[in-house]
Amino acid sequence: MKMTRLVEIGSLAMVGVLGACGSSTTDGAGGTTGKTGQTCSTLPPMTPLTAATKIGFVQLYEASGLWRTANTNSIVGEAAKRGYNLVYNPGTTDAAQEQVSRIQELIDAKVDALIIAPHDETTISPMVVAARKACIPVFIEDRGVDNTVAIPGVDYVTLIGSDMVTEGALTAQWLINKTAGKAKIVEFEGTIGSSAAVGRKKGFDLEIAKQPGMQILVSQSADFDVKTGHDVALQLLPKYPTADWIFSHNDGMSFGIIQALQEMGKTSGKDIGIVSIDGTKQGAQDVADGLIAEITECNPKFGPILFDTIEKYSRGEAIAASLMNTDRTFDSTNIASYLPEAF
Ligand code: GYE
Repeated sequence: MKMTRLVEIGSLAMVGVLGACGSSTTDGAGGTTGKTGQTCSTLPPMTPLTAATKIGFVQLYEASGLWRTANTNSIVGEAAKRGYNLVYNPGTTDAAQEQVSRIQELIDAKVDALIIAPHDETTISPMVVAARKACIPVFIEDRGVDNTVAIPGVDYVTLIGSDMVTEGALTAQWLINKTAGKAKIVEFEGTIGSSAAVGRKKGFDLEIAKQPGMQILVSQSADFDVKTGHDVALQLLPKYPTADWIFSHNDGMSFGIIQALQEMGKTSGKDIGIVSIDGTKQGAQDVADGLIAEITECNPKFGPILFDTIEKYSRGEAIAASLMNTDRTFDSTNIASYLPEAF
């Protein structure tokens, strides 16, 4: 396998143009005031959507994310299909603070609604509150926020995503079944503080802890990133020669790990097994080829449900606090049926 496995995705084109940033005024409480100059203390209503409605989309930035690209394409594509004015600036660095600035820009531009995929819970939650104060309804997708800071139904409309804890638990259950409850595991975590990493770890670790014959030897973040996965694997795996399984929180890190194993003269699927989460095309192909033993799906195609939900909200319909996907698991026995729909 060549180094070209490492997936590099360049910046996506900017869709729509940021409206001229009108100078924002602040209320007595220090919040930015909304369209009509008022401050909102709870969820602002929305007028029915038209082609002129400006919907800001603040995707988190990832250099090597197949999942991220599929998620962005689903949202950008659905907005175009429905003729909405999506204001989208993809960003240039994966620093949480940079996402904060992009959210602030759209608050200042007084968009009519915001879609946010939060980098992590701590940094982004206060920005959700800031948007609500500025009377902009927020729809969160993919990763969640800290609900002690930003409350669904008050500070934001809803979270559309996957149940990350369940994904971790499903992955653990597959592994327990496969190994009859005997394994020594190295865990590669996603971005520190992201609900995806926190939830997947929680769900997985809890199930494994119930198995006396299973042990997580070490758990370390590789930031959901291909290259970081590769580098962490090279540094970590030689220290744990008894490990026989790897749990990688996403496909990207799994690709880096597969590459690193090769460089160490080992073969995934033979010397050590990998279980992963996402369900990318490349990941699904790796399952078919025996390089990844199992993948738990995390479907990124939230565009249709997202815009259905925004439309419903703008008509005044009640929206549930969260709308969660049901994800499946795939291994050599059923991967063929999934391959055509992998992203
Ligand atoms: O699994 C990973 C991406 O938040 C669910 O983010 C998402 C995760 C996804 O980097 O590939």
